[in-house]
Amino acid sequence: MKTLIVTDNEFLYKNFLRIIRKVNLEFESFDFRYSNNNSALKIKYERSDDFKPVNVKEELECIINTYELVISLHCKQLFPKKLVENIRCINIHPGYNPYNRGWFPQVFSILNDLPAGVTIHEMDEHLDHGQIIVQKKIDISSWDTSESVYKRILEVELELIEKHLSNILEKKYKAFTPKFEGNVNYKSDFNDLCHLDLNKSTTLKEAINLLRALSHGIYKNAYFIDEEGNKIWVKVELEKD
Ligand code: 0FX
Repeated sequence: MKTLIVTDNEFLYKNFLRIIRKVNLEFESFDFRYSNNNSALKIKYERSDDFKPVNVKEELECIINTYELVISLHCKQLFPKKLVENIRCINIHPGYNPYNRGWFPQVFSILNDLPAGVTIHEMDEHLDHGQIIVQKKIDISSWDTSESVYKRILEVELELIEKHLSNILEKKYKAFTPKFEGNVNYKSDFNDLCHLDLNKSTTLKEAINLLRALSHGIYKNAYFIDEEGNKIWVKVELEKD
């Protein structure tokens, strides 16, 4: 059986390789691809025979004819209906379904207090939607930022992959349907959050939550426009005593 792993996340790609070795699976039964519009990975892996670009939509027929299982490991392409209906497709998702499905789940969990975590699920045509194979919740503390929660999410993703990969490959699991549809956030919702309205009245608690939800290492997310029209980037650092 041949499995296609599509990922746009180099950290997860490298760790997936490590896990394959650790749990004694055959490298030959996996092919690894990244999205063809991922220019950073394209430059880095230009000469690689093991990690190549793919356009899931354009190469649909070939994928359907070659693989028995496709795993999206933070792949930024939407899988077409025909793909998910013809092959078992699994999503390794950095959120606790069905809460805050879609874009950057932990950012929204900091804001709306809905559970954060990791979900591995069978994919259907809807975004981050389908029968859940396994999931694990992550607690968010008052001193967390998007970055600190995301770091824990990655750790839990690797933990669940290592624990469940063999069973997932052999389809030895009982998946379940979530009891409700939950909510979805899009990239545009994140972009809207980033533009801070200086005239908005809010509580300090809400303001701190918004800023820590948008503070993530080197990323320039939150900003305001000052009276001279300058764009000013904002991030916060929190430290527990
Ligand atoms: O790969 P990923 O961790 O996840 C995203 C979606 O959130 C997820 O629902 C989807 N399944 C997956 C395919 O794509 O995203 P990333 O590596 O681009 O970003 C990781 C974190 O970094 C993100 O959760 C928040 C932070 N970040 C990222 C960017 C690009 C920012 O704070 N600002 C940014 O501009």
